[in-house]
Amino acid sequence: MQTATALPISARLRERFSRAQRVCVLTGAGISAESGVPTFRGGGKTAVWKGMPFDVISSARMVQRDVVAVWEWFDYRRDLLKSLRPNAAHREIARWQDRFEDFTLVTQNIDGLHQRAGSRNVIELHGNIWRARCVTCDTRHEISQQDKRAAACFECGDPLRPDVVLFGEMLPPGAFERAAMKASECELCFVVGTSALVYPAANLPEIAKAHGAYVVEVNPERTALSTICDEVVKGEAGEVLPLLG
Ligand code: BV8
Repeated sequence: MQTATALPISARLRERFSRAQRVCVLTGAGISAESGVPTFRGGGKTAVWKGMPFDVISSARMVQRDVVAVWEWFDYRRDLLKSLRPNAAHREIARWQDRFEDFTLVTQNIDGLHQRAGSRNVIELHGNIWRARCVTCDTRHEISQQDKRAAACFECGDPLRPDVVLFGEMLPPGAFERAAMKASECELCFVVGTSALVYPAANLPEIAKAHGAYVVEVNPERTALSTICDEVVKGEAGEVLPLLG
């Protein structure tokens, strides 16, 4: 029976949090909203770039057709990120990695804010905006905050593309499999700041639930996932998560 509580954190969740050993967290764009990173959906609107819905500009087809346009989109988002910082939710989750015996952080975000908050071994399902990769030899290239990104691969000279997973593309080898395994083993699964509409990421809480985990959603709005959750905490991640710590 799902618990919607007046108090943000129910006694049941507090109790499970205090004795949990295997914990898995899945995050989406909502966890970075309080840092100023625009989400993709919210308020009924979907992010649009130069008239193109984000899942069009962020698609495998667009990289084939017009990689320059795709770079413009990611260069714009990277510039936005330069002045932004992790928030209380990122910092709280970073503390959990030393609190729980077996802790797994899985993110759909490409912004790198979890790592900047101190999270280690983050499973980045959709890549990272601070990296590029060669379209031919797959060599990864770090993109620093200061310098202009490399124009071509320093290994083979061929063009580079953002090292992110675009719609219609496979996730990084092993990333989903590792996340799915940890989801199937965890006792407590937090789903923070995601509309849970993009697959296969949205499968992870379902896998955790199917293997008996207590699934908790933290989101100011109901989502496609709310009905399967054991507990829905209606609120902003930056306010709710520190209450647990
Ligand atoms: C693939 C990187 C195999 C780029 C991204 C099954 C069914 C239907 C469709 C599919 C399916 N399987 C595959 C598909 C196709 C597709 C898909 O899922 N389409 C959707 C649109 C239906 N999936 C794929 O293409 C995936 N690849 O399946 O490969 C394959 C290969 C070939 C052919 C067939 C299959 C790849 C998907 C990854 C795409 N790349 N990102 C970029 O960033 O531009 S996805 C991107 O969008 C994000 O990474 C994230 O995953 C998603 C956005 O969702 P959210 O993060 O949840 O953000 P959103 O804005 O939607 O929601 C924010 C939430 O936060 C809201 O609920 C809001 O209320 C809440 N919130 C707001 N403020 C706060 C808050 N919460 C807490 N605190 C706050 N303060």
